[in-house]
Amino acid sequence: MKNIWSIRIRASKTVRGLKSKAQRPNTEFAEIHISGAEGLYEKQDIERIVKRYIERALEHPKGKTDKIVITIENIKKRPKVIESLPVSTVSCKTPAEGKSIIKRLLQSTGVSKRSIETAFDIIRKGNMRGASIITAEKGHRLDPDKDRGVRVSRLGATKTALKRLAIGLSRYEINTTTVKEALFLASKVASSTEVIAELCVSDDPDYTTGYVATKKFGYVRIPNIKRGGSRIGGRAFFVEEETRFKEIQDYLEKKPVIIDKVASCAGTFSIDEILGHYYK
Ligand code: WAQ
Ligand code: MG
Repeated sequence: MKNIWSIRIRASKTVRGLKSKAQRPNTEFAEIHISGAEGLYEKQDIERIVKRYIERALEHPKGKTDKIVITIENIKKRPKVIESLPVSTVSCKTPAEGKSIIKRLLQSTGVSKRSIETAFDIIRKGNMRGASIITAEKGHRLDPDKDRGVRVSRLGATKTALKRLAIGLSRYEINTTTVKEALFLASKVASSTEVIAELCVSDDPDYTTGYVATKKFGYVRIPNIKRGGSRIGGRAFFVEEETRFKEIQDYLEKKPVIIDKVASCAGTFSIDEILGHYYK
């Protein structure tokens, strides 16, 4: 990919006098995050992508947008080239089962019970624009701006990788924008040296499949992670205890990363099968 452009969009709406979920509880008006998207593209694709992003923001199931901010930037730094995480799905029928699956996956990667509880608390509150950064052992929260967290940005995939992925995911009927974008994000996050694991729950009321991503087990999709109709969602990145916030933020937000290779795409397995098959 030559001459790369980063495109980011953020849609929000203003509400009056909302107390608990507002980003600034003391002001009369508060901004609620509706949706965001970001990617790396070639110049010739800018107009098409911006159009698609805007359409998505305007039609978002979370509500009526009244402000859209788009940033289009030419990237000067050479991107780091990575492989996407292997994809699989764990069989899961209820949010309660999902919770136990999340715990088993995260604990098998070395994330402590305390850190997992911290993440559950943050995700339960919802309405963050980005992800929270939590140390994997002591459960310290490192992101200072509690509404924003960290927004992973400047990531994309080559056309070859997109084609391969479309073939792999289509076999399981999961070749959707949602899955691909989440997989790219998770793959960039997992490519940082500090991150041990990620937990993601969509904040879309209609989207009830989440995931746990780790280098060890790959991108593990968890259906029924939350009940339908719930607006609760968020992301948590579990990091090494000594991680310096500025460094991890800089990597996740600024470092251009391109996915050029695609790992295996697999079907649905029990949690025991997933835990018994790790990559490193
Ligand atoms: N960087 C960091 N955090 C983000 C970002 C980002 N670029 N975008 C969203 N988040 C956080 C934010 O707190 C959202 O509330 C939360 O994640 C969920 O975002 O394989 O759609 O865009 O089927 O609702 C998972 C796909 C889809 C699972 C996840 O997330 C599958 C999804 P959403
Ligand atoms: Mg969403």
